[in-house]
Amino acid sequence: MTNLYSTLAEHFHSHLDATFLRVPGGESLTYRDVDQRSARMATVLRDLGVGVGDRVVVQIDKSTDNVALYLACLRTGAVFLPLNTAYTPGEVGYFVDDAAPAVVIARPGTLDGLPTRVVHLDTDGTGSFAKDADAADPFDQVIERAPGDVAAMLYTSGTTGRSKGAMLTHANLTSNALALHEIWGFGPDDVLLHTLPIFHVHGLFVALHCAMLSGNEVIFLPKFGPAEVVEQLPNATVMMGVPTQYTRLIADDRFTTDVCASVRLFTSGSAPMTEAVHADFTARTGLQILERYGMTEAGMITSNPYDGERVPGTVGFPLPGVELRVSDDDGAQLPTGQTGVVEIRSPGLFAGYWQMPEKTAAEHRDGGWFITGDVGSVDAAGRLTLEGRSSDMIISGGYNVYPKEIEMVLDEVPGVLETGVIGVPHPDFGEAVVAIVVRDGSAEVTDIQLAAALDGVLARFKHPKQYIDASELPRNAMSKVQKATLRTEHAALFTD
Ligand code: MLC
Ligand code: AMP
Repeated sequence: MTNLYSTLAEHFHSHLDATFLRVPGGESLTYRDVDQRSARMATVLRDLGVGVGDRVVVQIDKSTDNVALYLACLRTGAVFLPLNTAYTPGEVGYFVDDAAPAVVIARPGTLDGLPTRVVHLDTDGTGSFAKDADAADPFDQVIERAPGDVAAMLYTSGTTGRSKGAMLTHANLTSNALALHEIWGFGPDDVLLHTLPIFHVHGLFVALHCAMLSGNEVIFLPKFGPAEVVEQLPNATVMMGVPTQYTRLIADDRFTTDVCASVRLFTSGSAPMTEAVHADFTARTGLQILERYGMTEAGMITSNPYDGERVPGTVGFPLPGVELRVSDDDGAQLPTGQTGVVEIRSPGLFAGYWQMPEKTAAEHRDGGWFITGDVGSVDAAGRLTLEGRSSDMIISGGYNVYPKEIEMVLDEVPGVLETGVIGVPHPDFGEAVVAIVVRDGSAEVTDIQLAAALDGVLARFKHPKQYIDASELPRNAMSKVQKATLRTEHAALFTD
């Protein structure tokens, strides 16, 4: 039973005729429908020569077929590798080059220039992959996998901006799913309102696995929108979101206590939620958001309690099986209450970065402790409070953005001497990307030209929301740009 698919199927098997994925105003599929669709897709994958352990790169819109494809990969023992739909062909090219997938599954008309096999799958059931699945006989088996075999690979960047493929095993995903399902009290009557993208841990694993483990209906919104959420919440018992989604809901007058009457659990994560948003949410709904903390390499790490006091501004207690400590920069454990780097050991902890053993080693300490890069403290009761990150990574609306990647493009623009990209507080995105630009006077360069340099190169959510002129960047004695100084200087840019 070590293939994650078998564990999920064992749980949803008694609900085969129940609704699984319901797209408002669109299709409604039972667990049997999705199970069979995944079996047919598994045949197509095998016919394409996708073998056990082969990577399958997927950049398609959120759809029921996208979920079936994920399950098909699990069934066949292939490695599911989803990519943000906002990534440009150039960005996808890097991942494809690095991961060497057996096949890339893309929206029709996209990625055709890649030097690898690309097949198509669209949300409306068109595309060669979808057509082949319609005609295929089901592959009704589930390939047996060992606990340490890789089920999925999700790219995540380091401070250098070079993305690394985090290898998540069947055991990683299974243990995290079972723990969350248990501690968040999922039961047969739950209905999950699904508003997140399914190319990240949050929407793909946390949300879908919890629902599948009790055969729940999932109201599957193709895209988050306050109006759609307000319309569907009365049919739901659980919603999982990122802080930006909750901020936008609070800003909408239609979001009321009545709309939330059937909801037993709202969770938030992927980015910090301010105490003000927690308070506004409670004032509006009478309910308290349960905030939890996770990351791609480890799945979910801590959670505020389902039963028991939820403390805004903290991310709660380690999940069952997770060991957590706070250390100094040399890895020495700090006493309770002191602030340092959060390190963890967990059954959810990834198997390493794809083909980067030295990077994997660099982010671990002796004894298997993984250095999360998050900075925080644990109180006497064992609650974790996150206070920042040790890297300059920006989290904008739940998406990670790596300054270096943007600086490398902007620094090449004629007339630019250098740039410093930072994240500053933003009322909607939590943090917004801002570029501080030092010009060298050799050529006139406008903000429009700077923005144009990024167009088609980097996904638009990474583009700076504002460019700021500076005569120089602050540096320390080692010549390193002082990002913290820049962040302080521009902290009020969007919040004054
Ligand atoms: C969209 N845009 C963003 C953005 N999302 N800009 C900055 N930050 C973001 N997060 C920009 C687009 O580039 C576009 O700009 C414009 O906004 C409209 O695009 P859209 O696609 O219509 O955006 P919208 O639907 O409003 O998206 C906002 C959002 C989305 C909050 C719904 O960003 C989102 O779904 N975030 C969730 C991310 C997530 O699932 N993270 C989990 C990571 S897992 P332009 O210029 O083109 O008009 C993880 C582990 C854990 O972190 O703990 O869970
Ligand atoms: P990712 O690499 O996309 O999985 O993002 C993981 C990072 O998101 C973590 O390392 C944290 O910095 C951040 N994160 C996730 N959940 C929370 C939370 N509840 N509060 C603050 N930061 C969070």
